Amino acid sequence: MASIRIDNYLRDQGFFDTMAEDVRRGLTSTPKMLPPKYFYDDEGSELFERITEVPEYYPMREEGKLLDAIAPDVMRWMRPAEIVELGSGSSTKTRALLDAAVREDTLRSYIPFDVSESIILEAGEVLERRYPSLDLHGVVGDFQRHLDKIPEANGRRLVLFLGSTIGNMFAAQRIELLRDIRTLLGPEDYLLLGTDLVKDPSIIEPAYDDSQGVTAAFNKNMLRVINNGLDGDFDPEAFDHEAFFNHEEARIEMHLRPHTRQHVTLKKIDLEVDVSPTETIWTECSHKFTRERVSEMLEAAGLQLQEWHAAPGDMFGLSLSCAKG
Ligand code: SAH
Ligand code: AVI
Repeated sequence: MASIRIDNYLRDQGFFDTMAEDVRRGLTSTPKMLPPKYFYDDEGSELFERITEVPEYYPMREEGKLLDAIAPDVMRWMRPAEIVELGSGSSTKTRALLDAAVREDTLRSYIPFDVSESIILEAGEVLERRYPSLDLHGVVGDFQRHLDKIPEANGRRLVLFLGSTIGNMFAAQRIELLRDIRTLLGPEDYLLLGTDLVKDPSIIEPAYDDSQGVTAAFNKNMLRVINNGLDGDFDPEAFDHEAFFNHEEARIEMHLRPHTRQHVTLKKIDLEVDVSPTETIWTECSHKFTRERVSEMLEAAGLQLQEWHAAPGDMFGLSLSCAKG
């Protein structure tokens, strides 16, 4: 049984420099902001896995059921030789696609790509046992910087970007990333994109403020990640988790608000900041879409919607697209 190979592009100075620049810019701007990719150290990846198990977090279940339903048909006509997955996490839902593709006997390799090495290794252990004949090649990198590190395509390629992780970006970043993804697609290749859909906020808001406090712990963990990376002294427990649906922008916003004024020092970048209880640190947006918005977004990036699948009640959407002409 072959074991997973891993290429790690985040061990270099570049990772520190990017974090230093992101954090300096984010904490000296108004409002204060930190990019969501810093949620996912080993602990953050574990906390995300726990979020997917809380009853309020519907996106995981809805997308999972939808993938189970469409995988056999899609794999029957598409017959990919290779599946590349961006922000692959635990690759749990992906198994429906891998199972169906392996049954068609065309799939040779699976390339999970994530900022978190620990989650790729964990996923790898399960995948090695389940798919002994598959070539497993993990890439640890930032999909906004390292897409060019993905190995050359080896036959028809399907790129997956699931979980509505695209919703954690602002509009301009989404188009930029989709344009980069387009360069990974040859004329016969496809992108399968998962997007959470606009629905009643009484369903959305609890998904981001669960009763067990797992999402709150996930949010606060980002301050630990910043402390570890930049030798900082944030006290995560001095902050409250806030999550609300912004109707105008059709997105959940997650923030951290201190109970009392916090003076924070980040030694490695020689930065001191004050955060007062009248302000927040904005850690994440999670945009919700409609079929039309997804189609427009794909068009703007030079991609064309080929198939649209929605979960009952428009709970979640999956789009299959390919590069335009
Ligand atoms: N696709 C999985 C995981 C979603 S969580 C699912 O649907 O359940 C988002 C995943 O994207 C995490 O595993 C996180 O580590 C990864 N991620 C977030 N920002 C990233 C970035 N900039 N580059 C690469 N991976 C990223
Ligand atoms: C990874 N991403 C799509 C999740 C989301 O729903 O926006 C991250 C998350 N944040 C809080 N809960 C889950």
